[in-house]
Amino acid sequence: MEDRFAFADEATRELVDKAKKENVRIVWDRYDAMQPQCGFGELGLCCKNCSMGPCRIDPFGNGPKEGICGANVDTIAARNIARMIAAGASAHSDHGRDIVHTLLLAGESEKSDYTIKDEGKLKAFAKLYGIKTNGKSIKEIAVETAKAAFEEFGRQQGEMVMATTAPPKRVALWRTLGIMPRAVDREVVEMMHRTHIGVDTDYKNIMKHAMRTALADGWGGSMIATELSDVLFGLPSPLRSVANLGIFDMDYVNVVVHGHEPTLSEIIAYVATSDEMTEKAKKKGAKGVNIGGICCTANEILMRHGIPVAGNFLQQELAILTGVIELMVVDVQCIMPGLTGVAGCYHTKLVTTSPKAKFPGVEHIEFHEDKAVEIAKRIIEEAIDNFPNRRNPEGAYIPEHTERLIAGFSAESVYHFLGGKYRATYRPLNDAIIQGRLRGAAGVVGCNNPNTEYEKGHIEMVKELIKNDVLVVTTGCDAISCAKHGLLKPEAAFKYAGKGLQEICRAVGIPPVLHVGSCVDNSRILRVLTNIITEGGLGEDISDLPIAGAAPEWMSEKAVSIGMYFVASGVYTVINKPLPMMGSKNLYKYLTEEIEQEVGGKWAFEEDPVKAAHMMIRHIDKKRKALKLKPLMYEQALAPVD
Ligand code: SF4
Ligand code: MSK
Repeated sequence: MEDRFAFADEATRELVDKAKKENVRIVWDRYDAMQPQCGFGELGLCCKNCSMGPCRIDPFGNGPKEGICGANVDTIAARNIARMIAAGASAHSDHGRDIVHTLLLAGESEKSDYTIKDEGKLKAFAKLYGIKTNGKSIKEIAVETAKAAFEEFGRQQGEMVMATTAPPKRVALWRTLGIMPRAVDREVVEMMHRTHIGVDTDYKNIMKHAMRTALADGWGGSMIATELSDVLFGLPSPLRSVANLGIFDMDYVNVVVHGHEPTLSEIIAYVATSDEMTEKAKKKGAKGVNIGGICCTANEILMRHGIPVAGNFLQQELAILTGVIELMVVDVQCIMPGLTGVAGCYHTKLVTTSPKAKFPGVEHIEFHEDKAVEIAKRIIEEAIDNFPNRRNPEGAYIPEHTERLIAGFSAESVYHFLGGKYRATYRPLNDAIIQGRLRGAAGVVGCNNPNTEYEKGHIEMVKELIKNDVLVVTTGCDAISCAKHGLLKPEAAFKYAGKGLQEICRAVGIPPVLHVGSCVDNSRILRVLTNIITEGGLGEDISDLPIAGAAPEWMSEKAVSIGMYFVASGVYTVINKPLPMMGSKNLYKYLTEEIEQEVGGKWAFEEDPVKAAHMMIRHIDKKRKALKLKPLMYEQALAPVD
């Protein structure tokens, strides 16, 4: 690997150096080997939707300006992005479908290892679907609710019930525009159909359905995943924990849970700390079993149990590089195939568990919800048995870096920590914005990407926002970056935040950056925005609010779906690397300008995280001005717009 990569995180740099010394090939090496990357792909000018192609449009020279079928650059770029959104929406929503399946089992089976942890939330969910709960057992309600939730995936006509919970003005707009989602599968299938050769050619019409598909994700599949995970595993509430690769312990059996779905990791977390497993570990010479999470699985078990976070997307191979990981168990999404090669250099066992995600040559222990504890025990026992097999223990290295954090915030907890125990309300949050103590709020979310300095984008953007009295809510790998850099501690407010945000953090004891969960939990942010509108005084629609969104190091198709459902919900959304469409001037103009006239939100691209933060702050100021809010209470690092 060349030394041109920079790392804002010391633990990461140390293990990247170890990889170099031990000649282990990791993601940054593969990124290097891939340079220069395909310019056609980057600009969105390549199509392989049929076998007359692949076709490439020449953006500058005298080469082809249309594909063999006659598709122009706008059609090709729009179709590519639309398919990314269909894939991203599918990933989130299939996760949601699995949670519904777990709820059904919890209701139907007498022997299910899952119980209903939040009966109140289940009843509220059931009510939304018109299910009567009086006189019914909680198991009966669970079954009926699960069946109703399944309809959100496969309904052929009508509207997604969950999407009707958006602010009324927004729902009316979606209906007028014809983008109110009907069902997850319905929209994804139609997206794939429209982008088949010879169907939809109009780039704006393709994007219109892309918005509908993304909305089926954010206000459907993802929101159902979040709500029902809370029902099954409990509503998160603020708790303390630690993050970074230093959470591993030389003397313990170290198990990494990685992926996205909480169904297995919840049970693993519970089984691993049992007396039975501790005793077994001791017999093998270890002090017990230590669990650490990577990616959004980490966020799920952090949010509800305070299980330490080992790291985010680009740290998955580095965890194994420590040489002390007995077993890494994975389910779905963001799991690098490269893990196989890295695990092969150490004693680490890699175990896949989802029938949807197997790796050649890797042990597969299929997870079934009806045998959850039994399977979790088998996995932990394999890890324990592997403890004596550490190769070259002297060469093992755990970076001495961890950081304290507070996580576990939700749309519901905002009612309590700001409104107080006895008067649950969003009023203080709305008033803080109206009176100018808070300038506004921003959602900063998303992945890591080796195409940029690791974590610099997340950290610099978030610091710039809080310095300017913008409260930040975060999810996914951004949340893990914020945790590792100390931004999820209440003290961070006094070090980095503006005076107004500091006052709020001091009064209620919260950090200036609120961790609200995993990728699917971006739906919590939609819920917070809806609650702010319902509380009143800040407009009637999400697009009226002084807020903005960002993904400063995005990489996945899920991130594109998330970005699109925020834009279609009325949110100004800034990402670093442009969507792969810069070869289409028309599509660029549409997504970064014209779409705002239709839905009130739009995309923006800016690689410099501080400049991107300023773009978000300018947007927030524009919205404050339109709402005729009071001047900002304190002098700001970035002067407000006149
Ligand atoms: Fe080429 Fe058209 Fe086929 Fe795409 S759909 S590969 S542009 S011929
Ligand atoms: S894990 S989608 S790298 S946030 Fe949700 Fe992180 Fe992005 Fe995967």
